[in-house]
Amino acid sequence: MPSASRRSLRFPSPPLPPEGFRYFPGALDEGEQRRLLGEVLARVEQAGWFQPTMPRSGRPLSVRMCNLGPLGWVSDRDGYRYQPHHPVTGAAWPDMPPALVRLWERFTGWPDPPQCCLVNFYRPGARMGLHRDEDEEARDAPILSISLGDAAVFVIGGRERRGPTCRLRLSSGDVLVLAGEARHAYHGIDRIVAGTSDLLPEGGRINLTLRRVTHR
Ligand code: MD6
Ligand code: FE
Repeated sequence: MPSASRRSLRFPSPPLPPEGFRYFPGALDEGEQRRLLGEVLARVEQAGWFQPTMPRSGRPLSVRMCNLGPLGWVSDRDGYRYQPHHPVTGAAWPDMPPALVRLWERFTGWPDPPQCCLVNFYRPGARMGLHRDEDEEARDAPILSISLGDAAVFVIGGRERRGPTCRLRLSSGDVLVLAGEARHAYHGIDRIVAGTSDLLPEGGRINLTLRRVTHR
């Protein structure tokens, strides 16, 4: 056996993120983060957070959610889906801030505009189990993710739930694009690293994911 491969057996390198994983650390400066957060929270406070629950079991997820744009992702006893209205109030989701549409164009270059901005709110202790985003019809379109507030440990593997994973700390202002193979990979949030940002006055983390849901 050549010595290089013997060495890699003794010191296995951590798995690399899948093809199509694009990470832009510090893409938004503090002013941009504050402006974006203000635009998002003004809309979320008007619409209200909801508490998603697991299909079948009805067990609550630890993350609170809201959506902006024509379609919103929801989860309850009936399953996962996109719908045009808030699951509690029945009101249409607030509009998507134009700044988010510009970030979508700049970071994804996708020809169709985003239809959903899912807003996830994590208090310290909240997490998001390993999952794949597969409720969209347009699963070929990338997903753009923006992190605001406390840092989080992001985990990503491959198409198989039990395969090897790699982890990465997402900090406030970081942008991530899942395209290509990475778009179909299992991923989740292991934990929030409390006290790492003062963007949110009471701490915690907000993650925005922009999605194209339907084909044109
Ligand atoms: C989060 N992110 O960062 C969870 N999904 O709070 C996701 O689940 C995610 O970052 C699809 C594409 C990018 C993501
Ligand atoms: Fe996801």
